[in-house]
Order: sequence, then structure tokens, then C-alpha cells
Amino acid sequence: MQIFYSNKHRLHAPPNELHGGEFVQPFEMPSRMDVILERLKERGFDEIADPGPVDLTPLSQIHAPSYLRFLETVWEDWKAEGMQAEVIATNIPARGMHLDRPPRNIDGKVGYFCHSSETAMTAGTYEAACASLASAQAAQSHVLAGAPGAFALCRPPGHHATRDQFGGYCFLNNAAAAAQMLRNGGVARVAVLDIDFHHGNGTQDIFYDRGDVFFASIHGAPEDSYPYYIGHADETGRGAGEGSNLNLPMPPGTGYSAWSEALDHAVANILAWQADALVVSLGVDAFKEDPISFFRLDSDDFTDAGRRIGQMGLPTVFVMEGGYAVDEIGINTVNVLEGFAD
Ligand code: 5XA
Ligand code: ZN
Repeated sequence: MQIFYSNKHRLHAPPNELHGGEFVQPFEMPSRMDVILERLKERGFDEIADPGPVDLTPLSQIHAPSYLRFLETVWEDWKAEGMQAEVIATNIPARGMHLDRPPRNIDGKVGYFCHSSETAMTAGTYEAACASLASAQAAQSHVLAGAPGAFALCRPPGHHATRDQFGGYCFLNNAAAAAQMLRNGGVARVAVLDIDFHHGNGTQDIFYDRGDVFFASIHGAPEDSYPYYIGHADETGRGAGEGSNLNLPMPPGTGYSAWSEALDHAVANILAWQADALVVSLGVDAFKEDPISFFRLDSDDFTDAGRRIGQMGLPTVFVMEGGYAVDEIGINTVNVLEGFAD
């Protein structure tokens, strides 16, 4: 399987994450990629290419122009205001406030374009996010050209990036961009299957009103897990998108038996919807030892999940999302790809 990966992710390495009321070393760290790369090579996945330059044009179909401008300029504006350290949102518009009036002040703007403040930005964040996106774009081009599958080893991840907000370690929505570009390339019906532990609120937000992209997500129930305020089963799409959104929230302690039933349900719905191609938001934080999640999947379960996805018989773009049990992230990620290739 062809893999696309850019070393530029290292440009994004904030020193801190606000977690449980204190600054900790970020869970989403560059070494995650090293462990996955090592395992890919060990298992014979050696077709690993740099994606080349990013194409920013399709972004306007999934992100708001004001948000894209913000991402591009935030670091300079932040520094110009005299801020000494990384960009962190401290004020986020809440109930009763204006959600539609972006402030001029950069501190206010950062909060306006953010939905969760664990996510910091540094001087290299925008460039790293663009390089991550480039991998997703290259993988989708490869599949569009006829490959049965391709893997975009993306960092930073993307599925929490909404039309106009960053958060959950995400800035540009790589999976949504891949889906949009498949559509632009002539694929009539594209499904996004999100198997990351966390609900892909960004991808849902982007496609919620659209009937040409189906979104299915298996995730920790919002009552108990991030992103908390979205991801319920009764969110089924709106307008032309009604019926094209499937949320399968699961309770703490969910093991592979229940999780794989949810996967089968998502697969059956995607096939019934008659998708022509698939984008998988591939997070492996459903693993039993993940430090910020509560499902109980074993490493072997990821192989089986990959097999079930492969049995759909759809051209498939895998896009890396989360997974923070760093020692096992390589095994778990590559297991999905091996199961698929089976
Ligand atoms: O898939 N999303 C993640 O793994 C990020 C979760 C951030 C929780 N604060
Ligand atoms: Zn996650």
C-alpha cells in the first residue's frame, strides 16, 4: 500500500497542553509518527513517499475563508501583540454571547476560532498542518487514480477541525479535504468512516447539510467524553444531509464485541447508502491502554477491524487521526492496514 508522509509535522511541537487544570507534555507529540514509521517498515510497508506541495484551493469548499486567513496569520498577529509564548485560547464565546462577530483583538480572535483550549499553536503549526493536509491529498489522488487503498500518515490530525474552528489537536480537516477532493474528482458518493475514539465533530460539521458525503462515527459517548457537546445518536444530518450522518456513541468500558457490532452497523449503512469510495479517519485511541480514552480494544482487534473495512470492497483513503499509547501506536495502526490488505 502506498503511504504518504511529510517530515514537516515536526514544525508543530507545542511544549504544553492544558489538561486537568495543569500544563502537561502534549499527548499529541511528534514521536507518535516515528513509532508508526518504524512499524510500517518492519512489516514491509516500504512505499513511503513525501506528498509534495499542498493544494490549498479545495480548502475553501470545507473551511470558511476567514478561518483560513486566521490560521495563516495568527502567529504573526500573536507575536505583534507582544505575546511571548505559544497561542492558546483563553476566551471562547459561550451561551448568550455573539457567535457571529469575530473581534479585532488577536486574543479574542483566537478564542473565536477555537473550540477547545488544550490545543496550542506555535510558529510552525500552519506549515505543519498544510504538510499534513498534503499527505491526505496525495493519498486521495492515488486512490482516485485507481489504487484500492492508500494511507496518509497525517500529523497534526484533522477530524475535530470544523468549518471555522480548531481544537482537539486539529487545524485543517484532512479527512474532509480528502472526501471533498474525491467528489471534485468525479466520485459521486463518498463516505467518511471515523473509527477514532473521539467523535469527529469537525467532519460532521462540514458535511452535516450535504447529501453527497455520508459521515459515520463510532466514539465515546458525549456524556462521558470529549468533545462532550456533540456526537449524539439523534444527530442525523440536516436539509439535503438528513439521513447522511450516523453517530454511534458507546459507553465507558466498551470492548471489541460491542465495538465491532457498531462497526458492522456503520459498514452496512455505508453500503446501503451506496458509497462509491471511502475515507477512514483512522485513530487508534480506542486501544485499551490509551491514556485519554476509555474503550478496551486489543491490538489484534485492529487487524479484524481493518479486515471488516476491507471487505466493503471500496477504494479507501486512510487518514491518520489520534492514538496516544505511543508504544503501541505503530502496531495498532499497521494492524488496521494489514487487516485491510488481507
Ligand atoms: O481524536 N481526537 C483526539 O484524540 C483529541 C482529543 C483531545 C481531548 N482533549
Ligand atoms: Zn481521538
